[in-house]
Amino acid sequence: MSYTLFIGDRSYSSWSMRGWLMLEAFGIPFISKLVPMYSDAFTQMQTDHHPARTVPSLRIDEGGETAMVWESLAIAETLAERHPDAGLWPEGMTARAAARALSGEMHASFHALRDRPSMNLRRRYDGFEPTEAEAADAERVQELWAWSLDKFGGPYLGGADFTAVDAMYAPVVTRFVTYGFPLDATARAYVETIYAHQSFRRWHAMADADPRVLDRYDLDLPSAENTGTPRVPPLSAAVYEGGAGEAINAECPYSGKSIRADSLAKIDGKIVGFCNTFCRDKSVADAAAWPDLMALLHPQA
Ligand SMILES: N[C@@H](CCC(=O)N[C@@H](CS)C(=O)NCC(=O)O)C(=O)O
Repeated sequence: MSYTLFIGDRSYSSWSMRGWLMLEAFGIPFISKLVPMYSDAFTQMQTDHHPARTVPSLRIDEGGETAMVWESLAIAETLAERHPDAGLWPEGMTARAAARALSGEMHASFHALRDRPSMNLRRRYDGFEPTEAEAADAERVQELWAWSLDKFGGPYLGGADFTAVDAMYAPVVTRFVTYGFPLDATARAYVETIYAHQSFRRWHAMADADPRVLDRYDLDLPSAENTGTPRVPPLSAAVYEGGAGEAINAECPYSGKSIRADSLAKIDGKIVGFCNTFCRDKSVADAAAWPDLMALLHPQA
């Protein structure tokens, strides 16, 4: 049995982030296939997997059969049914019902918030003025968060653990940061909780490592300078120009393949090699998000 998740550009595809978190944050093995949005490859994917036409789409290959699941909520329910012990939904009837209701509302509503202030992990704006409809959506989201966090005790929406409802709202968390929406203390704490989550950090690090910029998602506003970020401060890390022999490792900590001289980084004072520049750059972006890299850097820990 195997899962293949088709995703769009990580900085911009909010639904892809949701689908990816629904697997990665629950320890379900899968491979992801990046299909750049607005590309011929995307059109080809839509043709190949008709009638699925959006990302995320999950292909399940099992016993000679292939199933395609598109629509993020369908992906959540399919995975919850197939992996009842993975914790896709919270424990307890009340929390499970609420998590499904909040997820459904996310899936069906907030059209203003989902339109102009689209997900853009590359930007942080100064001077964004929400429309009345955008502000009303943001208020409703915060009302839902406050209610859930209070009722189930936080720090996640369903209680103590990250569940699919948090995956559904994670892109909204980033929108609040990108556009500087006013947040009350409860919402701010929840934003920080999501930004500290290891799977979210890995997604963000991979978004940082992808150089493709989609201008269509940029607003003509200045970037916010001197504003604190909810991201966990990264370890000191930079691309390193040198010889592969200087690295502390011969094999990539992720793939086990031989390291390449063009894929070196100095991280936390040590020179580390990777099998390609993407592995290098996602590590430089947020080294502590990657357990295999941390085990290499600090074998005794
Ligand atoms: N309701 C869908 C929305 C998915 C969606 O709209 N994905 C966008 C990318 S974020 C997409 O694939 N757009 C391409 C298209 O609509 O042709 C879900 O829950 O997964």
